[in-house]
Amino acid sequence: MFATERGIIVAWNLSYRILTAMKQCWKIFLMMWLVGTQGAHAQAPNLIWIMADDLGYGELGCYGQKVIPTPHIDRMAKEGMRFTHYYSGATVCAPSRCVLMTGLHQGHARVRGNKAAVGLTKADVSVATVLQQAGYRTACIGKWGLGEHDGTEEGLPKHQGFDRFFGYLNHTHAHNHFPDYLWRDDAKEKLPNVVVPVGAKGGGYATKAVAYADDLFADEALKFVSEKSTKPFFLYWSMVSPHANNERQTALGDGANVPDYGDFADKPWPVQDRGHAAMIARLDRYVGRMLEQLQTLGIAQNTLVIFTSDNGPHKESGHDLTRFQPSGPFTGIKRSLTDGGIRVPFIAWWPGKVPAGASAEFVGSFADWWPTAAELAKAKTSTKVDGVSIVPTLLGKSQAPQEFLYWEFHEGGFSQAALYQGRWKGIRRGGPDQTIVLYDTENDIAEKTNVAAKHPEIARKISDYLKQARTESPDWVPEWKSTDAPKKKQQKR
Ligand SMILES: [Ca+2]
Repeated sequence: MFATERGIIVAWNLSYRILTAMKQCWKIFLMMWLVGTQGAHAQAPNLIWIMADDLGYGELGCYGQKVIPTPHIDRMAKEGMRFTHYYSGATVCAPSRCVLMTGLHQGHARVRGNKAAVGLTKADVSVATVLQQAGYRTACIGKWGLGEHDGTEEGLPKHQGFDRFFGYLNHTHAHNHFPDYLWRDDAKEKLPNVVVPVGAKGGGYATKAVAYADDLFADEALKFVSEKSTKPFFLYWSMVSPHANNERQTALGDGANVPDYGDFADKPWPVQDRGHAAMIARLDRYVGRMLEQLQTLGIAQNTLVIFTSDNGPHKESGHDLTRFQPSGPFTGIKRSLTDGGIRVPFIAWWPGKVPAGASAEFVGSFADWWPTAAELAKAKTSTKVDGVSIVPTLLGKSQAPQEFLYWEFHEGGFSQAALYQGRWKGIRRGGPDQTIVLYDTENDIAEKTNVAAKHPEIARKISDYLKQARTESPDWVPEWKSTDAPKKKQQKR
C-alpha cells in the first residue's frame, strides 16, 4: 500500500515535470515565432508614395524651376535619388492611377481614361492588396478616383487593399480643394466650407473657404505614419495640389484657390499665378513635414519615400505657363503624349539605402511600383504585371533597360505612344493605317523632329508593337474602331 502510494507520487511528480518542460518549450517556441514574425516585419520597409496632381517635370527647384522655391523636395532629392527619365502611367489622372495601382500599362489596364463609370473590379489585384496580404497596414489619403458609390463599388479603396481611406472618391469632386465634405471610409465627413455646387459630379467652389483639403491630408498622413504598430505600413498619399478647380475657373476666372498666397502675396502677378505658386510651395512644405516626422520617429532608415506627379502640368487655373515653364525642356502639357504630358519628377528617399545625391537615368514608369513594392515587402504573388521592380536602381545597382513603355489616350480621338529602348518615341493618332511620328528623345529632347523616314526600321518596330500592345476592352474602344465614330471626326483632328 505504502509502496503503491509512493509510486503514484513519483509518477505524478514525473508527469508534472514533463508538463512543465512542455510548457517551457511551448513558451520558447511562441517567443521565437513572435520574434521571427516581428523580425520579418522589421526587415520589410515602410512604403510612402507621395503624389502631386498635375505637377510638371519643371515645377521643382531640383528639376530646374526658377520662380517657385521648393527647398524641402530639393532636400529630398539631395538626400536621395532624382530620376530624370521617369514616366507617369498616363497623361491624365484616372488611368495614371490605375497603372500605379495595378502594375499594368494602359494597354492592359482596367481604367484607360477619366470616364467616371469605369472603376477597378474584384478581378484587379492592386499593389495595396498585395502589401496588405504581406502584413502591411495600408492607407489611401487624398484623391482616389478608381471606384465610388455609384455602381463602381468594387473599386472602392476598401475593396482594393486599403485598411482605411480619407479623401475624395470622385475626380470632379477633387477639383474643389475647399469641399463641404470628404469621405472617411464609407461615410461622408462634413467640413465647415460652404460650397456652390456645379454639375452633378460633386464639383463646385467655396464661398466660405475654411478647411483646405491638402492641409487635412497632410495632417492625416503624418498621423498615420506616427501610429504605433508592429506591422510595416504603406501610405498612398495622393494630394490634389496643384490641380486646378476647373469649375471655379469657369465661374470666377481663378482656378488656383489656396488658403493664402504666402511668399507670393506681394508679387506683381495675376492672382492665378500667385495661387499656383503658393500651391506648389505649400505642397513642398507638406513633404518637408513628412520627412522630418519620419526622422523624429526614428523610422526614416526603414522607410522608402517616393515623390512624384500623376501626369504633366495643366493650364486650367488661368495661370501663365510662360512664367513657370512647367514642362521644363519638354513639349506638351497634360493630355499630350509628348514628354511634357507624361515625363514626371520622381524622387526616391531612403536614408542609408538609396544613395544620397544620386541621379538615375533608368527609364521607368508607374507600372514599376507594383513589382517594386512587392519585392520590398517580400510578398508572395503569382500575379503578372507589365512593370519591373526598380529595386536594383534604388539601391544604386545597374539594371537592364525595359524594351518598351506604352501609353494610350482616348480624348479627342484615339492616340498611342511607345518608347522603345528608352530612346525612340513613336506616337500615332488614329488607326493602324496612320503613320507613326518618330522622335529620338536622346538627341531631340523637345520632340520637334520627326525622324521616321530616317529610321524606317525603328518606326516599323514601334508600329508592330502598337498593334499588339493592347488588349481589347469594351469600355475603351478606340474611336477609330467604334461604330459610332464618324470618319469626319477623325479628319477634324
Ligand atoms: Ca492629374
